Amino acid sequence: TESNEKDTVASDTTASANALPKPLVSDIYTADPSAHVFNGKIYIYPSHDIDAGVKEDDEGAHFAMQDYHILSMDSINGKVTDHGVGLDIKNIPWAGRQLWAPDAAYKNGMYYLYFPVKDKSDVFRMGVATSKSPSGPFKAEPTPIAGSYSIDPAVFTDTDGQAYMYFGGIWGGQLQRWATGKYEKNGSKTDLGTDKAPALSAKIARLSKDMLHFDEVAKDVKIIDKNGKPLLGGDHDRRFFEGGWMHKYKDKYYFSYSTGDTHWLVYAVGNSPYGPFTYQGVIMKPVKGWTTHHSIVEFKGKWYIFYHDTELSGKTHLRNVKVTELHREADGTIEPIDPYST
Ligand code: FUB
Repeated sequence: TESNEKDTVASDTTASANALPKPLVSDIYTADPSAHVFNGKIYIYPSHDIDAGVKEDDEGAHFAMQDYHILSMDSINGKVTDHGVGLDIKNIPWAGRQLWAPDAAYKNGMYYLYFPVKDKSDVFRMGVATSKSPSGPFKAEPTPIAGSYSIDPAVFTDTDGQAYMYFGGIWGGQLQRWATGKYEKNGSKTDLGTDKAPALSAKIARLSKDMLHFDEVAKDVKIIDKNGKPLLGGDHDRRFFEGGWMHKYKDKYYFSYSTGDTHWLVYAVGNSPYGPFTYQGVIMKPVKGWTTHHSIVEFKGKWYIFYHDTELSGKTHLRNVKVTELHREADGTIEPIDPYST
């Protein structure tokens, strides 16, 4: 295929057991890594950061990405292959600008790449593209997924085969502009500024059997504290900001996410894909850079967290993906990670 001819071995991430995680690739900038195990290998679906010369603002205009490169690894500390361009914004008929954090899924011989991009009216929508290969190239459907909005799709397939999309992000991710159910063009640029009301929720929608549509109107992903009370908008250390991810461990559903302006990766646990999810604690302390975005995947009996920081560039919008092992207590509690300490 066009993209597979360009496969290059981007880096050897071999590190000794005590070394800090290294950037997985260093010849391009990558962020927002969604990792999956397909055919016994790890495939990573990251954003491809570029310097488009756009001025930084609170809405993230400087994150002006234009394509995706898909990465793969045979083993965690092994070589990383960059499969070249898997999808280009110029081949998404409805896209305007800013190709942000994607995710991928597999069903019945087909791979699905889910991506947020602003449409030509500057409203984020979710698109889907398909390929017979996990490394692409992917072909975008002609229109966005009906009923989709905001950013950061994370597609989770439950053990019964049913797939769900979690999505949403406040501030530049526009979720706060959908609080009334329709897009408020002149709505808040950040959050709703209602500190004593329940925080804005991430969303969940069941996917259709063909994986190309929502099968229901998106619902709130409710996050509550240990007393059953919803987390409040003013609780910036714990409330949902963006970058949701779902994994299942011992029949419990772990919804993890970024707190954005306080820079934590945190998690909450529930008994169903829909929640509610009870807040548990921190997964990872702040990384270098403003954004923090992750995925969690099991590979050969161990659990790993993929994430990014700005080690290579020192610039907010030019990030590099990394991976480190995730450890749990016997009761499933996740041990918090300090990304700069072994
Ligand atoms: O990469 C652009 C945006 O930055 C993502 O969509 C967010 O999760 C944050 O990482």
